[in-house]
Amino acid sequence: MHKTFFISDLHLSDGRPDLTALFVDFIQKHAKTADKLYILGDLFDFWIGDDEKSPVIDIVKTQLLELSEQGIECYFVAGNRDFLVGKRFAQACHMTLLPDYTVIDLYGKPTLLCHGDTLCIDDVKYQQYRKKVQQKWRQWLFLKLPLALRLKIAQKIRQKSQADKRQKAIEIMDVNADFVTKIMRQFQVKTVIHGHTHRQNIHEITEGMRIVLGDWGKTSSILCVESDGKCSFFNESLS
Ligand code: LP5
Ligand code: MN
Repeated sequence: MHKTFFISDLHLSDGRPDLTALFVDFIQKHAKTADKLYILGDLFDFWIGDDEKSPVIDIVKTQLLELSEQGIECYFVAGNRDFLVGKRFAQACHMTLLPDYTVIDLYGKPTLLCHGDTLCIDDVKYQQYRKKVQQKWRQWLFLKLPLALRLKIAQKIRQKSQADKRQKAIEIMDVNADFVTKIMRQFQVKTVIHGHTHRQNIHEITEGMRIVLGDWGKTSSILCVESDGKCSFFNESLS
């Protein structure tokens, strides 16, 4: 049986060696048995440019290269924390960058992939912020800054975001159902897979199916889609 894995929201950083260990375990034990691996954003806690060096970045690179050597293709859709992952890092990992809202042929089923943040349209403050940081000229300027300054700015944004999130109702940080329907119709799909909200689930909806990947913490969150169409999650912890 052929299978494809989907993961997102690992939020890897040097400060969380437990998450890195879970990732390595997943690559070694499971990913090597798949046809393809899709990473739907927020692989890293944040990304401030392909010139950053750190132990966790090296580990991820080594693991993804190993996958590629075994013939497993790896695809990456950027998240709201690592949207600055660029061609240089992707090439170093033999990973293919995909735009947000990519339709793939998943064993005969057209399936829409996205990180998920753009589906949360009720979080107006976030969407306003997102519009700004997605502007190419701002990103270009940001990447010209010294690494230490970029790190400071990213930390400031994180702090502000954490403070803001405490004031936001849980519902507004979820996807907007009508918007999901609109997008699914626009892309003519019956299945959408996304992350970001950390609410692992397989929802049967009028348009078809909305699969939400979970975040990684004490356990991983891995979606496995088999060639017969079966979808299942598994969550593993390190023994
Ligand atoms: O990530 P998560 O799930 O915790 O929260 C998100 C939204 N927050 C974010 C911010 C990220 O967490 C941090 C990103 C670091 C990026 C590093 C690179 C920077 C590059 C800049 C290039 C130009 O995405 C959060 C959502 C939540 O998901 C649920 O959907 O609510 O959104 C917010 O909280 C946004 C705030 O409401 C508004 C933030 C304004 C920040 C302005 C800071 C200005 C400081 C500038 C200092 C120079
Ligand atoms: Mn996210």
